[in-house]
Amino acid sequence: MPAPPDDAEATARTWYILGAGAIGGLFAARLALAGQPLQVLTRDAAAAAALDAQGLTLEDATGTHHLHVAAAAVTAPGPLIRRLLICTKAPQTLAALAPLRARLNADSRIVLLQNGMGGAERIHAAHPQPRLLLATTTLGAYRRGPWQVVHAGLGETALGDGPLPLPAAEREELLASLARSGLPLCWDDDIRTRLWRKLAINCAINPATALLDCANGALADDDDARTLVATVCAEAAAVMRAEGLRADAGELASAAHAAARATAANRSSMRADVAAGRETEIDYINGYLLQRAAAHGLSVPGNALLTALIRLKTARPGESA
Ligand code: KPL
Repeated sequence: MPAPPDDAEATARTWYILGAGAIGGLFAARLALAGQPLQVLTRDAAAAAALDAQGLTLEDATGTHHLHVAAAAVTAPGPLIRRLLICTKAPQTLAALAPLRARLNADSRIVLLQNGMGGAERIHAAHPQPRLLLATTTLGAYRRGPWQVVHAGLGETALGDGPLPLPAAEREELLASLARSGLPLCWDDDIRTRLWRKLAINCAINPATALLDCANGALADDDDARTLVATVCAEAAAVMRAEGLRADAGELASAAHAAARATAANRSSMRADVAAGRETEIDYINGYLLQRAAAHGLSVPGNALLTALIRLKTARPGESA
């Protein structure tokens, strides 16, 4: 297995990728295609060996690429991690990150790219030294199988400051190094608003599609579904305003409908999680909205009901069939 380069300069440039699912796998594959130093951090040694043996396959508009990428278990010893891209699901992030504690310090930069909100605060509390950056993407990607990624939709990944801002020169360098993947990237000084807008869309689409077991597009054209989306988005807009952000309920609902139409045939991630009996991201999506609403003394009954229904459904997975 090719180890990441071991001279200090190249090690500093290595991107470590935690959570090589669809989006993490796409970044890994594109960085590997561009010849950038990277290492995929896997749950255990068996997963690292499997990736080493099989390689990573990327299907995109230009064809199918079989790539050999360096891989190691999170528990394996290794050098200080300067650049870490986290694409794990929010509920699994702290456990995945825990074995890496000794390899992270004040020189480490972590880009957090995942659905939902609230994860950054938890990571920062558990690992206060590394500088955390927040990211969100509209890239379309899915996994055809283990270590097989399909780049299905063009989109942009926006990065912004987390709890502690990054000096401008360092930000440029970090952005440029990730941009070598060839995937469109931008910096957003107002990443919080972007994350909240994505959160509102996920609040509207994810639980409803999981509860109804329907494709995203089913929410776009049905009158009752439109009322539901409008209600969820109006509540999200009120919480956003209480957080000091600009938000318009109608505009959020239009964005949610546009997302439902643009991904009409897709399974939402929460529908896929429920179907597979996996833990959902509800605590980081509608559950996060509920927490922030409570902090501002706001009532969000539509989101509260969707949260309760998802929790009930996943507490009794066997009964849903
Ligand atoms: O982000 C998504 C998800 O499924 O988590 C949407 C936008 C709903 C697309 O499926």
